Amino acid sequence: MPRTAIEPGIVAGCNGPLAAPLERDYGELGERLARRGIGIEAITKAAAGFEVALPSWGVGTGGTRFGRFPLPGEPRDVYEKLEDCSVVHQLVRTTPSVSLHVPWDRPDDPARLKAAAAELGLTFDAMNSNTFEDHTPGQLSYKFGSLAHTERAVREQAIAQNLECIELGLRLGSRALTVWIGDGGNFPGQHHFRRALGRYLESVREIHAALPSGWRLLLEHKLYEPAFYSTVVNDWGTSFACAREVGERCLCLVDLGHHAPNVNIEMIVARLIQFGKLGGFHFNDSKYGDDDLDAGSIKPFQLFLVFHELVSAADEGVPGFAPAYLLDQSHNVTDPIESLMVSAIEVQRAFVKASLVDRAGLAALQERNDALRALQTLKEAYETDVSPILAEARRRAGGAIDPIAAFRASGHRERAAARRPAVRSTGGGIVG
Ligand code: LRH
Ligand code: MN
Repeated sequence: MPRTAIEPGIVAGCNGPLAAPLERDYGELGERLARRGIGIEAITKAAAGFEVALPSWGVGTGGTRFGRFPLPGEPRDVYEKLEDCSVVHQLVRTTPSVSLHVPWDRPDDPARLKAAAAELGLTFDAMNSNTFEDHTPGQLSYKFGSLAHTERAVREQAIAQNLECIELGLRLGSRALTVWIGDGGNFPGQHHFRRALGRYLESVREIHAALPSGWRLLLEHKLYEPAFYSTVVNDWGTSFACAREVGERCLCLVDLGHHAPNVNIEMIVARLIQFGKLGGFHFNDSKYGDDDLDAGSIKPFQLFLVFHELVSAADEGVPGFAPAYLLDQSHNVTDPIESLMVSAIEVQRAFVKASLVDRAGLAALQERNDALRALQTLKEAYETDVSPILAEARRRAGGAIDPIAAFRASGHRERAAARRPAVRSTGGGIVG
């Protein structure tokens, strides 16, 4: 049994008074779904099998360029980050793997780190390289880019860093590398768009050529920031074209916050599925820019529509369809553990609601161009409160019926504050 950061008795104690009401709610929902020809047990089984990975950088307090307000008991190193990730998984039971960011999480002893994760019941998901900031004394600067930099030496340094990520990931049991670069220009004329992308492609080909067997390379596009006029990998079209150019195991990763307002992201997802290049997701939410807010907190219907595309593809048995799911958020005003728990549940909720869609009925309505009934078919699933299914899946897996209540009852944050003297904040932005 993995070591648990929270006393299992505390979880059982919190679940006690909630079990009977849950059983009643679950029963009633089961009857309602049965009237729609849906067996609740099959849905609950699917919910229990749903997984989304945690970002190691998400368990520390995030910030903006205008400041960061650290929380007592923040993790100070990768081991404490794993401990906090294990708390999330202990209570919500859907987040068994962690995605590391290098060099923020570069361990002195990879074998020790792998063992520490295993002891907590965690594995490692996609590795993330970081060539968007200068982090090593004496390194060539990434001020004007990395994989697309005009100077070969800087590109080689960035390529080497990605290969180091793969090396470390191999020792930790990861099977994917996500590459997001901030390369771009702030002014017209600063970049030759075609040459810049050409340099990026040349660099990514070298990384792709070094991929171990069974590994995937995930390209993450982003509209803007830190560059504010042109970004080398700015949208799904550019990412898709590059993934197609580079090779078989080069796929596209969709970060929900990396698009212009009102872009139809679920349609981008459908396109990438159709062309066999959907590699994965960074789930979060946003109102304006890349706000990295909690998934499902601003546009839950969009998240549902994205999962409608994903569940449909899985249901239709689209060849090679195996996207990676990861949260990528910055928690500036909430307890990161609480936000990650709620966000993991909101992503699972979107998946479960999408699993309720009467897809055969919808297909018939689409063939008959019955637009209104087609929308109503989606809305019927979306407006089904599946909370009893999510809570029951957690309860059966030894998790908490109410994870926030159990977390607060555990005193984990207070105990961490006592054990982890505060680290002096190093200014704004995402903490490593
Ligand atoms: C860039 C991004 C990328 C990460 C970083 C922490 O905005 O989404 O995925 O490397 O955030
Ligand atoms: Mn991201």
